[in-house]
Amino acid sequence: MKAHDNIPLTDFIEYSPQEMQQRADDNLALMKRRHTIRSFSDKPVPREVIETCIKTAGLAPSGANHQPWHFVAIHSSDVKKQIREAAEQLERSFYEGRAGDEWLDALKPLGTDAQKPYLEHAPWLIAIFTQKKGGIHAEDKNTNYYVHESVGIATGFLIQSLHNAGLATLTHTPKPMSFLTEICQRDKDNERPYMLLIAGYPADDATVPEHAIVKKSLDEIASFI
Ligand code: IYR
Repeated sequence: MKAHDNIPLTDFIEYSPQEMQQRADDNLALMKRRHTIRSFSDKPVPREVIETCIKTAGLAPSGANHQPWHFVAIHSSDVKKQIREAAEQLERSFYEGRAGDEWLDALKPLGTDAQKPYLEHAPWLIAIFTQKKGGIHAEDKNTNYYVHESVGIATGFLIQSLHNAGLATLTHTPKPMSFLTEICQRDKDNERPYMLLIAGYPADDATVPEHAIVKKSLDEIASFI
């Protein structure tokens, strides 16, 4: 294909204003039921569901369409155990002072601590990596653009897809995350761990912190001019 070829847009669906409002309302209602949880069941989740959600994440817009992301879907108990051990060690030093008082105060309403049992209990961990170099073909080694923006959008697509499929998630960013490069055996020169997503069914005793339910109103987050 030549550089400037285009194909007709054939899959856009136009809805009436009423249908459009209904669909917007339905999606709002769906997303209102998305909650970050920290207590997961070990109930299995089929690999195909995770594959489909990652395929959806891979449809996100990205700088020059380079798709500067890599998803490592972890099911192996052995790998999960290694991740839990490394993450808990970092979290212990974080909670014992590295975070600083202001950060620790901000986390108090969430009730989090250094214990991360879900890293072993949940059926799937998805480690998301950014790529510095790449391109439209997997083997390309060109500069990638807007990498954080692109991978952030793809991560949003992934969280939305998992929620829509009926799975709960937790975004986890133990600091620093370089241990994920080692454990997942990724190229340390080109890739950086971006986020660890935990996915599965909530445990029977799963809760949502009241703090997390408080969402800013439309007036507080948007202006129309
Ligand atoms: N990574 C730590 C701390 C933490 C930080 C933020 I910002 C949160 O919103 C939640 C937790 C942990 O997972 O406990």
